[in-house]
Amino acid sequence: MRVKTFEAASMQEALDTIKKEMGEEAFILSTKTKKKAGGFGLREETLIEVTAATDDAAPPAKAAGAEELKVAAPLTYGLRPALESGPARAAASQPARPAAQAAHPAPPPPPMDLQPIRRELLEIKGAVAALKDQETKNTAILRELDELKGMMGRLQKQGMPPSQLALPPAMLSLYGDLVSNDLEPMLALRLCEFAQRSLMEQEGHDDADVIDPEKARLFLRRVIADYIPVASPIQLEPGKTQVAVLVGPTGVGKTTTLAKLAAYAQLHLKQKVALVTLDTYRLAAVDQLQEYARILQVPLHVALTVEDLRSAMRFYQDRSLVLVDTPGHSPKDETMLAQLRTFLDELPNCETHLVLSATTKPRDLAEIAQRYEALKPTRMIFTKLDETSTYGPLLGTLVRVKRPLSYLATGQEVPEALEMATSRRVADLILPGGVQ
Ligand SMILES: Nc1nc2c(ncn2[C@@H]2O[C@H](COP(=O)(O)OP(=O)(O)OP(=O)(O)O)[C@@H](O)[C@H]2O)c(=O)[nH]1
Ligand SMILES: [Mg+2]
Repeated sequence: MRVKTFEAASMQEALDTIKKEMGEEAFILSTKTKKKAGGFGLREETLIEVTAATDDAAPPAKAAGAEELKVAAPLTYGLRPALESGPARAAASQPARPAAQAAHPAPPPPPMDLQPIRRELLEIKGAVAALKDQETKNTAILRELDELKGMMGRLQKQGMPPSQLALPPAMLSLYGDLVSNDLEPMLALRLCEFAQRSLMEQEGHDDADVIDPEKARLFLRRVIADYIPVASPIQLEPGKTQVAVLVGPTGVGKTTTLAKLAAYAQLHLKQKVALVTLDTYRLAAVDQLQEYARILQVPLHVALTVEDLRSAMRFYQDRSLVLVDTPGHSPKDETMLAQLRTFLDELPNCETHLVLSATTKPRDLAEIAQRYEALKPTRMIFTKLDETSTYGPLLGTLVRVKRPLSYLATGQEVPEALEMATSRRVADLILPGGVQ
C-alpha cells in the first residue's frame, strides 16, 4: 500500500491531485484543515491536508471519463478503515465501469420533494416546543403541590382533616398562619369563616375565590382585635385606695410584674404605693419583694394571717395603690387555692389579675384558667411574651376565660418590660405580616 499526504487550497484541488498522482483507486485515509501564515505573517491561509492511500496492485493510470474517486461511503472524508477487506473492499477494487457507459451518463435524478420532510421537521419542532412548555408547567405545578403539601401537613398536624376545610385560597392561607401560630384549629376556622362572610358582605359579592389575600389579612386582624377584651390600666382615683392582687401558678412572674406596676405608679405617676405579700411559704419570696420595696422606697407588709391582711389594709388607707403579691402554687392544689380565697374575701373591691405565662402549653393554660376561676379573677396578665414566638394560645385563653387583658410583660427588666394591653397589639401578635 502506498500512502501519501497532499496539501491543497481546497478539497476539490486535493482530490484532483490525488486522482492524478495515485489513480482512481486511491482512497482517503484522513483530512485536516491547517492554518498557514501568509506573506509577512500578515494573513493566514487555510490549507486542506488530505492523506490518501492506494493499493500497489491497483492500476495507477487514470482512464479517460473514469468514475469519480472512490471515497468510502458513507463517510465523506476518508474515515473508511484503511485495511478494509472482504466484500466491501472487493467491491471497492472492482474495475471501472465501461467507458461507453461513462460517456453517456444516466440522466440526473429528479429533484427531491422536500415538502414532506419540511412538514415533518415542523411537526418535530412543534413537539419539542410543546415538551418544553409542559416542562415549565410541570415545574410550577410541582412547586405548588409542594406548598400545598406543606400546608396540609401543618393542618393535619393540628388535627384538622383537610376535607373540613372548604375555605377559599386567601382564607386557607390565613387559617394556616393562625394554626401555625398555635391557635386552636376550631377557633381559627371560625374566625376565618366569619371574616370571609363579613368581607364578602362588605364588598357586596358572593364569590369567595376573588377575595384579595392582603385585604383578607387586614380584615381578619380587625376581627381578631374585636375578639380581644382589654381592661383599662389600674384605675387610681384621688382619695381612694385601689387594691390590686396578682394570682397565678408558680414562676409566671407575679412578683416581678408587681414590682413593675409599683415602680410605674410610684416613679412615673407619682402615686403613694404600698406592697403586701401573702407569700410567706418561701423566705426567698419575701426577700425578693423586700428588695424591690427598698429600691422603690415603698412600705411592705408581710401578711401571715387574714387578720394581718385586714390590719395592713387599715394601715394603708392613705395610699393610692396597694399591690398584693400571692404565693404561686400548683393550680391542682385545691387546699392552697381555698386558703388564698379566704384572704381575697377580705378585699371585696380589689382587682384580681390572673397572671399567666405566654410560654405555657395551650392545654395547660386552659386548665390553669379554669382552676383559678375559684379566685374570681377580674383581669388577665400575660407575661414572658419575649420567650415565645407563638401567640395563638393568648387568644384561645382570652376567649375561654372571658376576662379582659390588662398588661403584657415582655422581659425581666423592672419597670420597663411591661405594656398596657391593647387589642391591636395582641391581634398583631396573633396574625402578623402583611401591610400593617
Ligand atoms: N423573660 C421574661 N422573664 C420574666 C418575665 N416576668 C418575670 N420573669 C422572670 O421569671 C422568673 C420568675 O419570676 P417571679 O416574679 O419570681 O415569678 P412568680 O410568679 O412571682 O414566682 P413564684 O412567686 O415562685 O410563684 C424570674 O426570673 C423573672 O425575672 C417576663 O416577662 N419575661
Ligand atoms: Mg413571687
